[in-house]
Amino acid sequence: MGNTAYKSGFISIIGRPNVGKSTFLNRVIGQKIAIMSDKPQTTRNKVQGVYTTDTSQMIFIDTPGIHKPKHKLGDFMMKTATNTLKEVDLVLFMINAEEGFGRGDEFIIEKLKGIQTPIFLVINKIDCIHPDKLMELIDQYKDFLEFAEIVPISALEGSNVDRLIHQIEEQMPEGPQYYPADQVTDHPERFIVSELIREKVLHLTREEVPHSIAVVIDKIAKRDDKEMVDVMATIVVERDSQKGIVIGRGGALLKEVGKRSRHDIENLLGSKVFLELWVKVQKDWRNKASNLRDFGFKE
Ligand code: GDP
Ligand code: MG
Ligand code: K
Repeated sequence: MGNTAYKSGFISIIGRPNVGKSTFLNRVIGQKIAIMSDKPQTTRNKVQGVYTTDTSQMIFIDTPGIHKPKHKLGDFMMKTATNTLKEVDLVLFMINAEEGFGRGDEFIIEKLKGIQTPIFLVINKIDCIHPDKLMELIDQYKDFLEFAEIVPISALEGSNVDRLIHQIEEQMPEGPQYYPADQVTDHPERFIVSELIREKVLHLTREEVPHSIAVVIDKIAKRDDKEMVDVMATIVVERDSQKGIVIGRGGALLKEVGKRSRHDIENLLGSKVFLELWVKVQKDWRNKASNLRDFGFKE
């Protein structure tokens, strides 16, 4: 891995229906991604998949509601979606090469104009068109928005998908590995466990550690021999001073966080838990992630 800092980030894929968003995600999954369980439903953002490499982690999130609002709730959804687009590290704006520019795109473009987040124009279904048409398309969209990259792909056939993944990776900021590399579908409880721990830290530190923490679950494993689950988690803070606060005098605060968390986790999992907590400093990770890592278990 060398000394290069680990990168991670959140990516929204938006585009009209049927442009191939799911097909793209599934193709990435086929390579390395682990799709999240549908269980941790959220009112805001749902993690659709996490793609982990030795050097980076790319978290694809669902951004519902990018369409013209028809009612009040739609309006609310729309606002949420727009906020999400501001908070992610990258937006993939996917279009269908076959269809070209349409009314649905206009609305999305309007939304994208208001954000600073880098945008990739992903032109999907290039297997369906003549290469000449590609340039025409690019020219059309370029008039409306500034794109960090323009990437033609075929999600169905897989052409150029590796390259797109590479370009996404390049775009990711320094950040922690939010999910273990082996994240699989059958561990939706990881999210809840991390929220339980985070809640204890915030509660016990009061205003001193203002939400600038993330809790990463490194391991949840059942022991073969007895009714015991090992949980290893890392509390990620932004500054050394916060690390000191979270650990507390003589480790007292961290110990209390552990005690209370273990109690809740045991209730959740229905078995005895051996909990190991670590605290790590990772500077400035939260600018982008603070709202996104809220998976709807709180409030
Ligand atoms: P979504 O609504 O944006 O999630 O779109 P889907 O992923 O469900 O895809 C809609 C349709 O387009 C499906 O029938 C896909 O098989 C098809 N599709 C997706 N990607 C491609 C592609 O690269 N080439 C072709 N020819 N068809 C594609
Ligand atoms: Mg879909
Ligand atoms: K949420």
